[in-house]
Amino acid sequence: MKFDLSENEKPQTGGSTCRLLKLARNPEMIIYNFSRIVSNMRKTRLLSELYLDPERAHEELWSRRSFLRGARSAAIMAIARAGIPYFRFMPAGLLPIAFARAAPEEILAEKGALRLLNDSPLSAETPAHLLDDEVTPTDRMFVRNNGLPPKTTDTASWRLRVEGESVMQARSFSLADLRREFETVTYQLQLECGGNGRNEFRPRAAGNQWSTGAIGCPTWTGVRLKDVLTACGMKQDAVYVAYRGADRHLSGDPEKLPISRGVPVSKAMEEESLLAWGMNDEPLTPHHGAPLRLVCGGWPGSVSGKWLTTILVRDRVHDGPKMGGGSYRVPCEPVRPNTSVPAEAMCIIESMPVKSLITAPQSGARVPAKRSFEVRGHAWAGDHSVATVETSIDFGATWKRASLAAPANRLSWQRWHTQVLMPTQGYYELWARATDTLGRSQPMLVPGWNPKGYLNNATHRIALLAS
Ligand SMILES: Nc1nc2c(c(=O)[nH]1)N[C@H]1C(S)=C(S)[C@@H](COP(=O)(O)O)O[C@H]1N2
Ligand SMILES: [Mo]
Repeated sequence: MKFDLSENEKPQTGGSTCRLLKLARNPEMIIYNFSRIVSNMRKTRLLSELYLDPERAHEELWSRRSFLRGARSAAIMAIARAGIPYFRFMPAGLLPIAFARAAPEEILAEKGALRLLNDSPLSAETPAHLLDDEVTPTDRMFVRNNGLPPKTTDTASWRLRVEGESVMQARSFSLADLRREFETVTYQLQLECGGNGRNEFRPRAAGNQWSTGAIGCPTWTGVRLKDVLTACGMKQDAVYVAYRGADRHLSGDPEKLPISRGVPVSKAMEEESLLAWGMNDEPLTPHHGAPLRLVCGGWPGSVSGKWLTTILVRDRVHDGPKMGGGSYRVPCEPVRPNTSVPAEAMCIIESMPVKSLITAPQSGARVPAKRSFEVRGHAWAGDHSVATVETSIDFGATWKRASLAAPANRLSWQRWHTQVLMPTQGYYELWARATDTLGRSQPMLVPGWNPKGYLNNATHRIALLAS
């Protein structure tokens, strides 16, 4: 294959090798240079092609035979090796964060700071220090698409159908109907992907290698799912409420849905389960499910259907794509790592486990020694609330209780903060662990291995250099 680095594509790499090597001392410039190269590469090959084969991606980008050839290549490789101290540890297939800038333009304009995991379907997560806001800004909300977003999301003509074997009266609503007929409510609700933290499982679990960033807690505005279900009526035998969205299957087959999941009637009927058109006081953006989505906070994000076209009232546990097999299901009983678990022994994930995040300082920051500084974060616990958050600077030998705020409403994460003092200079790890109101805490280590790498709620650890 050929990569053509044309003149006008290399303003940042265009200088002499000497100049480039000077730039090597500035990590920002390294990233910027790579982003130029990668965006150039995208003209020749789709980034997604590389993602299909991570081993090859690594080879093409980083090996001596990579597309970066000639003198410039040597200089750029020197920059990489000099500028990334642990370059030698970079796992095969790890695509540098600079790639995020070569992601689809429309998402980058919106979410430049996120870490791109996959560009087709789009998945991008938020670095912990960018989740410091009490209410997650839209441009810092992670994105997880299983298929391709619909091409048209016209609010005026959008219809939501309510149907299924257990609905009394199937109905169709425009957004204006929903606004007119039902009370508009706003809640702050946490949305976390079931696979958040997957990258820590060993043996590795296939799928997006989320670290800690597939979580966010924006505000959502819409009507209660409960009110709409009540208006249509549910038969006695209704057990599940499911969604269909307008996104398209990656195969291009219009008959196939990328995902169609649901929740038991009891979850659907909660006050906070919403049909939302608004996020952070603005209309939903295209990647977050415009013009209408479901939001069922506290459960795996996958139940919160985007680009919502249909609500199905089912007389059985919903059987749409990604309800069965290994999808969003974990072994009902713990298993030995690497076990292949038969479908009957897998249980659907419901409420997410207790978890916390340190959002300030940023991992890798310098902090003062012998002088206290503020540490902040969030904690959440699925359908429950968080009772305590503690931090440790001595690898868990001792713990100090943090101040913890009440949630804005049920199913919203809770802010915590504390003062920390490093007694000496040196490298520290700061750990945080939350405990929910049922007394369940986060484990220190990655919890129960499961085939798809769900539900990793291990303590968040960050590195700090006290000086
Ligand atoms: N129609 C539809 N709804 C969907 C998805 C999807 O691919 N299609 N992804 C789900 C998953 S797995 C998650 S984690 C959340 C992510 O929501 P966000 O992209 O707004 O953060 O949306 C869920 N709803
Ligand atoms: Mo997800």
